[in-house]
Amino acid sequence: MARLVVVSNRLPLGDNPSGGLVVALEDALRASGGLWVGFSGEPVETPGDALEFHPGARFERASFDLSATDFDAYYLGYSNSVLWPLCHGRADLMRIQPEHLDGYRRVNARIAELLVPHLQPDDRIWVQDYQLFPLASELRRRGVTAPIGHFLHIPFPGPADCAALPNPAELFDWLSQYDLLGFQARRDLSNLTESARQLSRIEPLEGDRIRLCGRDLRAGVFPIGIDTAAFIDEARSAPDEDRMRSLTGAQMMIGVDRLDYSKGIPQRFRAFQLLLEQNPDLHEKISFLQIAPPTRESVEAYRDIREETEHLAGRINGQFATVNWTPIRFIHRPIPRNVLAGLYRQARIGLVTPLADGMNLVAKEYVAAQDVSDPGVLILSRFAGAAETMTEALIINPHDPTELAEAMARAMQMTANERRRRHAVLLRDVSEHDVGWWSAEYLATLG
Ligand code: ADQ
Repeated sequence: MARLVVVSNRLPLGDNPSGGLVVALEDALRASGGLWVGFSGEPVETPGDALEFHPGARFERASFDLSATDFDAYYLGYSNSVLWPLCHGRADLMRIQPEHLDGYRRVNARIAELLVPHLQPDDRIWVQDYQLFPLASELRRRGVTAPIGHFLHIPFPGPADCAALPNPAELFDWLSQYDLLGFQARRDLSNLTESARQLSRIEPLEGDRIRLCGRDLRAGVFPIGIDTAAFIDEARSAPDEDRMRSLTGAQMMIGVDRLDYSKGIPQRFRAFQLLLEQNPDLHEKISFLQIAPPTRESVEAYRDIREETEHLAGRINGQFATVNWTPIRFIHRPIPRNVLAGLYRQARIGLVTPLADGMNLVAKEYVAAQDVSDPGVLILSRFAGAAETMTEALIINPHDPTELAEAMARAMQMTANERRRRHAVLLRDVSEHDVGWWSAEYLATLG
């Protein structure tokens, strides 16, 4: 079997129990033997001029270093201050700086340079996410003819957003050098087609084949999942169930997100405020636990969202709290996965309200964690990729506080029968389309 080479922005090193994506890619690498290449994690003063290998039993890991200047330009700059806001419909938050685009191109070229000596003729190469769009073209430039696939974990921008890029045509030139482009949702594939069409860069061919910038390749939808069986076990054996229940006395609503402006946290706080204003009978009956560890704090927009959410939570608690009840508890720390699984299982409502999201794994984790005999209700934004398949959730528009508050009230009143019926359908989807299915489907298509 052809060796699999995975390239991602960050190389998972150490043995911290990381998320489903890492587990799935490790499984795939173990099956065929392979190599996983990524950034070592912390910028260094003098980056080495070769990959550093970390041997493993069935596959190898290899890391590269970055200087602080390259990290700032490639990662914080172009990746997270241009591409991330753009792909999440927030072109207004982009900070376009020519030296960041130069750094993004330079780092991708350097990764290709470091990788090429270690490639074998029959490798299959699988590139992950928006930080590495140019990697295939840099590899091709250095003579690599092996199949190269890309998977985009975040939404693909439509024509209006693409037009806000400093050099929109270049994005399609980069993408055209892959053999398979994978997306989370149908929405993303149709955005690719529409955006490329506006720039006269695409001709549709038969089935999943397209001609992009004159080169023939395939493009498809591969919705990512979680390691469902493992998460179900995690939730069943979660600690402290009784203690957590007795602490609150109220029904719990839970939100779990990286603190990011794409996740719609202020919108859900405002809807919760409206719920409490309109339903005095729910006071002391519902409490909202929001877990949101800060990320990318050196980017200004992330400092702003932290301030806004803290301010809102404080104001709502000031307005409604009683001696016995704090309406919103807001936790900024990462939580161990087994504790998280137990919290999901306790929560009557799982609240997933992004304004834009590739997939959203929290929606799937919440469903997997439920007690099937007395499951909670998932409230899910129509802008999460997950909404394309998880249609038995209460699907809402996160921009509309009235609609969202009504969904919260409805979830509180929903009969056990209806909750079980909806949950059974959701759980079937999350179990059948887990992360192992995702990587197997993708790799089978890459060939
Ligand atoms: P993210 O934007 O990070 O991922 P998401 O899919 O929700 O979003 O995954 C977040 C993960 O982090 C979940 O597994 C969650 O449990 C975990 N997590 C969040 N807060 C935590 C906390 N405080 N403690 C512990 N764990 C926490 C990107 C895209 C998504 C896409 C994924 C995978 O933005 O749209 O679903 O990649 O492709």
